[in-house]
Amino acid sequence: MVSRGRTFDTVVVANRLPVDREVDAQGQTHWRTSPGGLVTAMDSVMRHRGGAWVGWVGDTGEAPEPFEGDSGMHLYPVALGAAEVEEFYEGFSNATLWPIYHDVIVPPTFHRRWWATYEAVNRRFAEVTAGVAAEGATVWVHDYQLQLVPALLRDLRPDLRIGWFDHIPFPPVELFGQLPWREELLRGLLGADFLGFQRTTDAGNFIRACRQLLGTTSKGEVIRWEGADDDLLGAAPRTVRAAAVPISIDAADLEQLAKTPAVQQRAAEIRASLGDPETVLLGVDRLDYTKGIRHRLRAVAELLDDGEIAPPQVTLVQVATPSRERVAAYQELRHQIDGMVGRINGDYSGIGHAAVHYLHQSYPREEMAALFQAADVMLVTPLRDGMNLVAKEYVACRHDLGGALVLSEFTGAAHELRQAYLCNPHDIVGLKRRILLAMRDDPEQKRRRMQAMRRRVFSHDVEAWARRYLDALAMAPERPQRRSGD
Ligand code: GDG
Repeated sequence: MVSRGRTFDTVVVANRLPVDREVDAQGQTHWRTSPGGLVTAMDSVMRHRGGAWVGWVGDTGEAPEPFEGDSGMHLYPVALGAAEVEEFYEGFSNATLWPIYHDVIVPPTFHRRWWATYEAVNRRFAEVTAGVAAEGATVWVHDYQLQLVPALLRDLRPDLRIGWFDHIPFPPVELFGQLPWREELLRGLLGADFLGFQRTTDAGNFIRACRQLLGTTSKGEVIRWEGADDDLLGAAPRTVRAAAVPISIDAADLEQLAKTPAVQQRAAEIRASLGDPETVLLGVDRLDYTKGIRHRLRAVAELLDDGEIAPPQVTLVQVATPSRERVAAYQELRHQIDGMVGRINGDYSGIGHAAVHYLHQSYPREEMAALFQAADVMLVTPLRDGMNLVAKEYVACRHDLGGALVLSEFTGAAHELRQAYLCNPHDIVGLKRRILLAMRDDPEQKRRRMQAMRRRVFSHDVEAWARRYLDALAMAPERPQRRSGD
């Protein structure tokens, strides 16, 4: 248990706390820290600073008391009721913002009630955070679900140094401008001292949106806003920096896992149970319309039609982790993918050798590492993706310099992994060519490409990302000024 009155010098605020609820045989609830890139990154930052994490535990009803996670992090739960999960999380976050921020791949839904709930939940996050941050503390807010927190928190606690990091793309103003609450969202973010994005383009899109919609001025990465009488923070001028700080993974840790005998043996077992094909193609994604799974399946189906590939020599393993299953667009996508896979397998599989192994399940990390090792060609073909960690994880696992990565130009990762087989997933003919090239290219070429990508991933790992972010936040141009009279 963590005392309620305690305060911290570093506070992370994210939609989810990094824990999963576990109920033991006696019916007692335990919280297990769920491993993930963000947890690892924050862990390394907080171990030296003594930090707290504010977030939702993932189920509805009353929030548990604050508690200490496995890694010694202090966790402060925020409660969400069932209607709030529906309106704030599934609704405004994932059916309004997510599609707008991902090129409107599906149409966004606008509901005034969802917006009101988004505001109310952001306010609750800001209030809990204000209660745990020490005087002058650094607060790092994460992602699109919490874009109002910077200004709401600044209003409650002008002494704090506040940063926000955008894990997903920031859309061009032509798309962002569709949002009926566009000004409020920008004003919410301008409560921060530093705003971090995955790509320079995302930071540029944000700066342009501020200029066009709020009339701010900017010089390079630094935005100046005069404020407004009707703004939460009043008409005092504010200076905020917006720049790219691309996220990464704990490459060394993942490589170590991939090198364990158990994972290596499992990789061999996977290949054997697939019938020892010449080429294993692999896709690993949350089942999300941004990930380009349909385009990938279409390319594979055409390669089968063309007679370029055939099972059992070539097979595709597609892991599609269940995601946002109550949101209509995700239900529709699942229906479409189920149909496409059924059709491909009906046409091309034989007894004992499937054209596509489709796994709508989630797996432990060890199994993912084994799959990465077993795959000759990794297919990462999103239509739009902030970064895409899977691409980096695949590279980190290939200590043997084997394998090849086909990577969409529309991912943040493509800006770093230039030696991948880059593709435009909308161009099915081009995508097919890239897949065939990745399969058949000269092995020495492939090794060189993998080596170069590995250098990048290992020299820019998650710890370097967190350090770079916090340095940028500490050096942000100036603290937004307090309201006169404060
Ligand atoms: C958002 C942005 C950005 C997936 N299935 C399983 C599993 N995973 C892991 C992957 C990877 C993570 O989940 C997914 O990360 P991505 O980056 O690929 O995509 P999003 O979930 O959309 O993440 C994205 C990211 O935030 C970070 O800023 O890169 O652009 O959209 O780590 O390996 N892990 C396990 N079992 C699974 O079944 N253990």
